Amino acid sequence: MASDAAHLNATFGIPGVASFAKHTLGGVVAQLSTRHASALVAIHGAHVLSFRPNAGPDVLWMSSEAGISPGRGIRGGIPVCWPWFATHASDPSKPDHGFVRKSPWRVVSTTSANATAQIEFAFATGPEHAGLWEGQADLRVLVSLSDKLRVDLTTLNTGEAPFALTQALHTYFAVSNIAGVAIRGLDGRSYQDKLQDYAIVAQRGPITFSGEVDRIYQGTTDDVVIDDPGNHRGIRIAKDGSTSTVVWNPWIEKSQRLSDMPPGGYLGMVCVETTNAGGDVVTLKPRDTHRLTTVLSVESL
Ligand code: TA6
Repeated sequence: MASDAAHLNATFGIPGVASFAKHTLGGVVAQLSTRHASALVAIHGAHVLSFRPNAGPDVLWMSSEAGISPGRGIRGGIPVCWPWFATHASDPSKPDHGFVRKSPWRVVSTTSANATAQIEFAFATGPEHAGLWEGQADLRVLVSLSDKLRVDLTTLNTGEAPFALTQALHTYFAVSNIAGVAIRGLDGRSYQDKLQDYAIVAQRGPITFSGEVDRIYQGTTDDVVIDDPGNHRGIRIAKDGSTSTVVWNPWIEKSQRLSDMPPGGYLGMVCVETTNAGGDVVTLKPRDTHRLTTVLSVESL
């Protein structure tokens, strides 16, 4: 079968750089390695599970209750949310964050050059998605590992009509303790506060956490840095193709309503999401493409 580890290793394996194996969570996972870091990417959802620089703990958080299986999202890492962000605007019965994060993708290439390992995945919408989405598109996810981790999500409109798109690289970051974390880079920006029925609020200073936070920051192309003194590191999130950034921690009560979220899991994670969300909507004409990019790196504190 095209997605089994043996076939993938024979076709796309690169000794010491890219290999494939069945993962304990279920499903086949690619391992990328460079002299600076390693990463794991599930074929399911083209979903990055781990980004581990040689020094320090994994940059990404994964729930201890996460699993990889058809039709199921993976709680943690970098979910690919497409072709809509969060709840569908007109039909809440449709899956939150779209359907590609719960779908099988196809490996199309692996490369190794200039101390960078890359793997590219493809997804094409088809008749099986007609009940969920009326457009036609070809997607690519390109994961590039050096001392940084870069993810590019590219959409090509292959249909005859324009479509509107909201989307996210919905990254879960691992932190030592959410109560000790501060997020810099959004001072002075306004955000839609989901907890206040999307009221517009101005951000003053760094973001700190003492309860649930669920915000869509608008009009920002800036880098964001998660200061995590407990891990003696800052995590920088740079981006392209986006003017909105989502910051989310479910805290106690929301966590209890989430699937695959262990008790107390919220203490060790924060989402800083590279998005086209809120008023940041992408409209693609036929044959147009859009690329959403996030670049993660670690700095000493
Ligand atoms: O990006 C933040 C958010 O929209 C939250 O409101 C919460 O729903 C989160 O995404 C997780 O969504 P999920 O469908 O993965 O449980």
